[in-house]
Amino acid sequence: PAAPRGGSTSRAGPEAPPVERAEITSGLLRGSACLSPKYFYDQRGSELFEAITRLPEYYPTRTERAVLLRHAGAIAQTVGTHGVVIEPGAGSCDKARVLCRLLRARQYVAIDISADYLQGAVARLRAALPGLDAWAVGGDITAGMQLPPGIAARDRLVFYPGSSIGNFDPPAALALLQRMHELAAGEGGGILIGIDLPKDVAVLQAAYDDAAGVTAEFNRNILAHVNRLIGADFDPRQWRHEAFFNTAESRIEMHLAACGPQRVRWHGGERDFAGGERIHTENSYKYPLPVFMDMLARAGFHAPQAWTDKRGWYALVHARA
Ligand code: AVJ
Repeated sequence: PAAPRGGSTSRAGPEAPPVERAEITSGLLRGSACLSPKYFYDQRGSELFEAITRLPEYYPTRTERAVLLRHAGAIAQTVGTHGVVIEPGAGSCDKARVLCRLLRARQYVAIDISADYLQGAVARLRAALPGLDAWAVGGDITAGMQLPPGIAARDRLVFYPGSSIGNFDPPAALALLQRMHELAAGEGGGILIGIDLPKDVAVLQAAYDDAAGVTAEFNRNILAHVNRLIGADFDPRQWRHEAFFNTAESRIEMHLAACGPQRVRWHGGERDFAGGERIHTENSYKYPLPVFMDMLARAGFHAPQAWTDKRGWYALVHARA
């Protein structure tokens, strides 16, 4: 379904299930309003994110690729072969193509909140790797990850690239890693995960506030998605993109600031926003490597190994379950 663009005041019925609607509206009604970054990823949001990964300022995707190329031999040797690759938040499934071939995986499970987008991505993966038994599971990875029946219990690799763990604050990140550990706990299980490291603040800020305005568009698109989810009448053009590094918390924060006073209505509620008032839409934590290694250990993983790029901007970490 096509996403309503900026300015849509469509009051079609809410599309989200009651639990999700309750989560979204309670965030909007809080003293400082917030929305979960998982709502960025409707069809258009997933496409905008792919565009972000190609921006000159957005270094994480290409730096992760550089780490993989620079240490390909050592990584392949350490990770070993895995029959099953499980990828939470798989998105376009582009990285899985290379990895599944490299590890000689027989089964691949992609899990993503953007279920329609994922279906297309997994279909393309199947066409590229006909020998692979590939599954698409639509769903929120924080609500537990249910695997389809018939997925082998041993030799599982949880693959979580892209530094998406940065969307979670330390307690939530630990909980997610614990859940991933449970998934990989059988014989020969492990995790391969990407971590965006702390670095020069100007580099970080440019990556989340690009000159072409793609990240701004991505941020505002959450409002068009929320309009459909709860039957709201946000006008995305009336909200300004803000991104800055919060040094004390070691995280990038993204917000939407109201361009002027406005009243937003949805099915069963409304809220007035003053001019300049903000909605917090995302945190992207930049965990120092030792801090992250400690979280991995507390989640039950052992024998961690990390590889980085020359500048030390990004790490790929492997550990055994
Ligand atoms: C998909 C969570 C890794 O935090 O860098 C990109 C999302 N937000 N630009 C990130 C994002 C703004 C991205 N993650």
